[in-house]
Amino acid sequence: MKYFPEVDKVKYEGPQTKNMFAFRQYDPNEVILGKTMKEHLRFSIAYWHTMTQDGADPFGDPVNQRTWFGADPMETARNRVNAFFELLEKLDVEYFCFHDVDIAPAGNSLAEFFANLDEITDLIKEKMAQTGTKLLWNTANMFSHPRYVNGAASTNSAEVYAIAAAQVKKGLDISKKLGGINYVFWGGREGYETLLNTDMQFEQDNIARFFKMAVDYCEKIDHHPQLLLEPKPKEPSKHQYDFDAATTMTFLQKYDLAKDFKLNLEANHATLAGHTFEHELSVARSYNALGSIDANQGGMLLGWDTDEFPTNVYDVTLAMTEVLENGGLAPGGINFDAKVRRSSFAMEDLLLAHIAGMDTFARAFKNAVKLKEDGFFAELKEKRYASFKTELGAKILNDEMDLASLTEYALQNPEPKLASSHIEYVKNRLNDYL
Ligand code: XUL
Ligand code: CO
Repeated sequence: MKYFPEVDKVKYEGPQTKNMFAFRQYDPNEVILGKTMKEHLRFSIAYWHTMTQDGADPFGDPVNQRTWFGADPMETARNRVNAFFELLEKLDVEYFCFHDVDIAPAGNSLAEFFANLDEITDLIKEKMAQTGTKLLWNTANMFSHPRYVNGAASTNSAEVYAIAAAQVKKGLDISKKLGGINYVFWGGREGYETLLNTDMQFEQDNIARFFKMAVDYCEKIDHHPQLLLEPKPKEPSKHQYDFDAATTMTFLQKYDLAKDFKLNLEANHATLAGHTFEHELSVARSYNALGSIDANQGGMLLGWDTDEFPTNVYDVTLAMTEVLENGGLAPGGINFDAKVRRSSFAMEDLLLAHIAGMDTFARAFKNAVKLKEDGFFAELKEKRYASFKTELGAKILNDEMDLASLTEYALQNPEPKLASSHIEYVKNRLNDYL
């Protein structure tokens, strides 16, 4: 316990506290709707942003001050594991997520990479047993290495396709070894730069073929994490095939994969697709495919993925309303796919940023529960669709009407009266809950 000496354990002290290293809103043991907040929220820390992000940006050098660098990459990797589990324990976070490349150095060959992964996952397994933490999901990074310049499962190169397959096989083996609860695919390079040289149908067929191999491999090793696909419309690819929740579900249905996959939805990816986060969650729910959440927020004035820690109570309250309607997220969770701002370069910022995100979700969750208990949205929607409770509405819903009978009704009856939606009043009342 030496990487975060500021605190032994972050505890709930309430909004009046002057202690920076305390929860202001999140009391893990508070029971709401019959479960503790910890059970409801299922927080997870992302290895990449927390352990490997260095604070560089397109105009600036690395700035993050980190104390885990060792004599060689493997020593650094081992130190990172120790620091990561210290952070999980101190924040009382039960779940975590990683890409293969986050935890172990790539070495000089695929075989060396896999050997490094074996050694580091042995250490992670030990740490998990000691701390009682769980692997929410892992994934294969098939977008950083130069070989993936033209995609992984959508690549033009059969050889690259084989390496991607090897990485996923290894990822699923690691998932089995560590008892992974979900397994994520994010198609960072599964898309195109230009259609001038791209056969979209061919590439999508190949991605579906790749996913079927993953489903078959889970069967073969008798390990069944919930498979998740994470939509994002752009960055790094100009166009990514899994543009948003709706597009991704269409793809899964087209290839008969909807039974095998759910969605991992990220707030900032929703923004990039021109949607609110609650829109994406709602679309996923309509397919019974809301799997898990990557929690963050975008800079509303910027067009790229800033992955800020979520602090916007309004947006998160609406997101948590969808989660409540979904009956929670399990076996998914709330994974902070978020990185500290460049000027928050100190080690303790990793604690403070997660505290901020957890407090925001806790507060938003309590808001959402209150809104639900008061029937706030239910009442609005009930009023809005009230005409479908009339004799005519009920007949439509029972599929007892057709164009001819509806025409007869329309001709016989006067023009319907319109009712205002009073949107401004609704928004004013919603503010009372924040
Ligand atoms: C990238 C992103 C990824 C995925 C996992 O924007 O969100 O970190 O969550 O590959
Ligand atoms: Co993500």
